[in-house]
Amino acid sequence: MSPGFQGRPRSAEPALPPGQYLTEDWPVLSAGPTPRVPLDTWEFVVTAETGAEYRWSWDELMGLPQETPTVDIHCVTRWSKLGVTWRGVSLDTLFDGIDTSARYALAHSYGGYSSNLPLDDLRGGRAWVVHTVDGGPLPAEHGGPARLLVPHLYFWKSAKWVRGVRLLVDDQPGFWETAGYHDYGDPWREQRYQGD
Ligand SMILES: Nc1nc2c(c(=O)[nH]1)N[C@H]1C(S)=C(S)[C@@H](COP(=O)(O)O)O[C@H]1N2
Ligand SMILES: [Mo]
Repeated sequence: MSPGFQGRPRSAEPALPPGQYLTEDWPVLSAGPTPRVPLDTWEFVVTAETGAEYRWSWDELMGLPQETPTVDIHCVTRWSKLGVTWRGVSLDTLFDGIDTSARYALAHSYGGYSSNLPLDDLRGGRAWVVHTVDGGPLPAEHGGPARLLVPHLYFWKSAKWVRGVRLLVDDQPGFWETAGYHDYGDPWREQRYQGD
């Protein structure tokens, strides 16, 4: 054991991507009104490029293996919040057994919002459909009953009130990407707008 290495402060690593500031509270950013989605009609649908659909009811989602990731979130409007603990289902679990050769994904929400990302960014233990935050139900204004969580990209990619994901052969911009925001949105490379 090396005491020097062991004692190295965690803060030696940068916690904040460039151009971000730390916030303790949690701003609400919604492009429209908060949709109210009753749990008995809620569903999550993955639509493959073949048109094949894979559906989960609320109870089915809750019956899948659950994970409890603690991650940092970074909004393109420059606030970051560190160490938020969520609970939900990994996209790896949902994609298990789905046959696809698509390379892109478009997440879409109750209420009409959408965001696009490469399908690979939803894989590899980096994306979840979450229903719980800091031990309690995800509040409606923050995307409850369930939202997408893709914390390694700017938080606009994490579609609130998520309803499904379309698997696409060709990339298709979502709500903010159509309005000039970056197609990929890596906060560590400060990919805020098209051309960054
Ligand atoms: N459906 C939907 N999802 C959304 C948005 C939205 O307007 N509608 N805003 C995005 C943006 S810009 C951010 S920063 C986060 C904000 O999540 P919060 O309101 O829980 O902080 O949700 C993202 N997901
Ligand atoms: Mo945002």
